[in-house]
Amino acid sequence: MNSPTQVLGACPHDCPDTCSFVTTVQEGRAVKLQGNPEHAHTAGALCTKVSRYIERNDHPERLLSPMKRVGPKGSGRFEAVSWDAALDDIAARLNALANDRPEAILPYSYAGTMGLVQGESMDRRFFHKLGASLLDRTICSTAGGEAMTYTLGGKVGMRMQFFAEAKLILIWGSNSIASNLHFWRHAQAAKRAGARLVCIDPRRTETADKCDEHVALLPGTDAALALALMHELIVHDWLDHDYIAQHTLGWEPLRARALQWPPARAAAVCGVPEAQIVDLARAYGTTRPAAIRLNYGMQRVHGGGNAARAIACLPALVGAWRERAGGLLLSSSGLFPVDRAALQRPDLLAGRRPRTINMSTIGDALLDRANPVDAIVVYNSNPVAVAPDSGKVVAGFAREDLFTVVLEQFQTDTADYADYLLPATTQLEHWDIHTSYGHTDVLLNRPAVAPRGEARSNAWVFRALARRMGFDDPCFADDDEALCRSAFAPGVIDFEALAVRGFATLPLPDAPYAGGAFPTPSGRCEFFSARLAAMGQDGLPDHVPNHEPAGSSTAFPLAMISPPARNFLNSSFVNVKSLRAIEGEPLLEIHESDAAARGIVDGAMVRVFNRRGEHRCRAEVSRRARPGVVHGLGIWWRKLGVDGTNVNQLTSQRLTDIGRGPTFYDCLVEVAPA
Ligand SMILES: Nc1nc2c(c(=O)[nH]1)N[C@H]1C(S)=C(S)[C@@H](COP(=O)(O)OP(=O)(O)OC[C@H]3O[C@@H](n4cnc5c(=O)[nH]c(N)nc54)[C@H](O)[C@@H]3O)O[C@H]1N2
Ligand SMILES: Nc1nc2c(c(=O)[nH]1)N[C@H]1C(S)=C(S)[C@@H](COP(=O)(O)OP(=O)(O)OC[C@H]3O[C@@H](n4cnc5c(=O)[nH]c(N)nc54)[C@H](O)[C@@H]3O)O[C@H]1N2
Ligand SMILES: [Mo]
Repeated sequence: MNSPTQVLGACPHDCPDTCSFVTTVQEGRAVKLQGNPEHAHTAGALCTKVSRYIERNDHPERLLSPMKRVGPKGSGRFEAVSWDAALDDIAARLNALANDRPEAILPYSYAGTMGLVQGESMDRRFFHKLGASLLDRTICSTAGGEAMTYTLGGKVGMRMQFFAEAKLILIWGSNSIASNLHFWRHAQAAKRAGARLVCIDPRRTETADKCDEHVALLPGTDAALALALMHELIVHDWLDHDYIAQHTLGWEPLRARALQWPPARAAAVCGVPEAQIVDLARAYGTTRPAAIRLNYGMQRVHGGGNAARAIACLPALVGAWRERAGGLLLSSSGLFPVDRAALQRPDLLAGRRPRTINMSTIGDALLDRANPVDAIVVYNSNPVAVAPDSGKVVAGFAREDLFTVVLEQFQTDTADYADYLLPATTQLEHWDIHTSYGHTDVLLNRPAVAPRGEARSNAWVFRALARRMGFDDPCFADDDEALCRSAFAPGVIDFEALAVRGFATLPLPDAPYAGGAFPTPSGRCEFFSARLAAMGQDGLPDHVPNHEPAGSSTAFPLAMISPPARNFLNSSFVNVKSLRAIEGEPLLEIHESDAAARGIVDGAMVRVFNRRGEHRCRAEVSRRARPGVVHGLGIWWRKLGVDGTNVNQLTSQRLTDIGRGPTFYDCLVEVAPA
């Protein structure tokens, strides 16, 4: 037996932690996968999900060969075909459409892997050259992300590790224990050193359980809370006047706006006690350093963009940015100088300006007969399960005249609708390079084992298609390792050092905005955004009520949010048996008063419904739910649900105020015993 080797890799999943991992390989098989102890952020520890990554890689249901549909659309019946046969036919079909109307072709991808190579390189080159429709990738973060851009100048903020030194941490719209475990370590260190932790979340999450305080506000009311905090900072003069004068824009109008939000008004909107708001404001106004961990959970509502902007104004008001343990972090991704032009080659559009389709309204887009999508190529995403208003998404994918190609590791709900289903490699089998949206290190992922069966990397597939389409630009010959090397311009990171250690830390200041210098047009924290005003939007942050505000409908009196289940990663891992066993089955958490009023007992099967659809699952009468709000934990595969649906049967395709994002948590329902 050969002695085992160790290969450095990176967790590919859509999570702010972006862990560095070490795979032990014996006789060509991965036998052990561990967090890299050398990488400070990973600190040798992986989450439960990813510690099962070998189980995912070696899963008996991995797709191992290209397949062609044999049954009716959506039946999930396929026969194996050769790569040559599959690629020849796909290229011929795409070519025929491209000759006439390339916009009829739509790529659909998200962050199934966050890797720059398998996620946004050869694929983009291919579709740019083709002139296909562009995809607006809004499904997760654009409301909050654009809000940060209008306020702070980008997806930038505090360095994650310095939360450990804060004395007050607001964990706002984040179930960190479930979704950002390596941040939680820092929060715990701060707590041990005497910090106060406050969780702001409608749901009493496992994170809320472990904080000193929980503000259980109604979904979509965060801007009202933030404005009331400002009101208190102003009337008690807990302000850093010098920081405001030197490093902010629009203070006078923001002041006037905030003074319209006394705590009593916000308390009524948020559904929390006035005293809790007053107390939180005092803590925020008088504790240094104060840090805010904002996460995307609070921006999946109509006013998500404005709410993120309102919250992003707070640190400048109290001068929290002056210290490295003060400020705010939503995402660190904007701190990485990725050379996207080199990776994605938008110049291959050669002056053409194809239409852009919003991925969050894919249901409507596929059903639009006026300017139709005739072919869709799905990779790194499972839209049939994760996109809102599934009834329409399913109807769209069920179109017999829609040519559908899906690149996948598993036969997901979306894969069932494929005409061609192509087997994809996993992170143990391909090259990639990663940034992070939590920490500020670049990670390299080397293949540890050979691909199983005939699985191929996404980049390989798009290279092979490009060849068949006759695309002969030299960039279509770059192999996966060369693509890794082109992700950063020369001099930004030392690739050879990265290759040896598996990670490289960006050189960044500890407290980037201690002296202002925000990457906004004015160089200041923009309370007032001239860019938003120029688009006809409110230049100041305000409370924008939900499309479907709690209490506004007698037919559908309950607000439903559908946050992630701890042991799944969106819809990934739902098919890993050991993890599914922990989650059990699709659940709806409901408060005992709402359950009693409907004759629902703990463990009963219920119908959850609204005008968009109905979803059956088991009710859990739970102290995690507050009155008036129910939680459908996501994101189950539809085919594993009781009636072949999941929570997205109920969510709507309406969009956020800023960033054209989805409003998964802005959704009224009624619940009844099934
Ligand atoms: N285990 C696990 N980890 C994950 C994911 C996963 O699915 N599972 N998803 C990954 C992804 S895709 C992302 S984008 C990131 C971030 O992932 P997020 O989806 O932001 O995940 P959470 O941290 O669970 O944050 C959601 C929290 O926001 C709360 N929330 C819902 N509505 C509101 C509201 O109106 N206001 C406030 N204040 N809170 C609200 C929910 O109750 C929930 O606790 O995490 C990633 N990490
Ligand atoms: N109701 C509700 N809906 C939500 C959310 C919610 O909180 N509530 N969260 C939303 C959020 S934040 C997000 S980010 C989206 C996420 O939605 P998606 O980006 O669709 O994420 P996943 O469901 O994890 O699906 C990713 C797929 O990519 C596949 N994959 C992984 N690696 C590779 C690879 O290398 N090659 C190929 N070809 N495939 C690969 C995986 O097998 C998996 O099936 O869902 C959104 N939907
Ligand atoms: Mo996400």
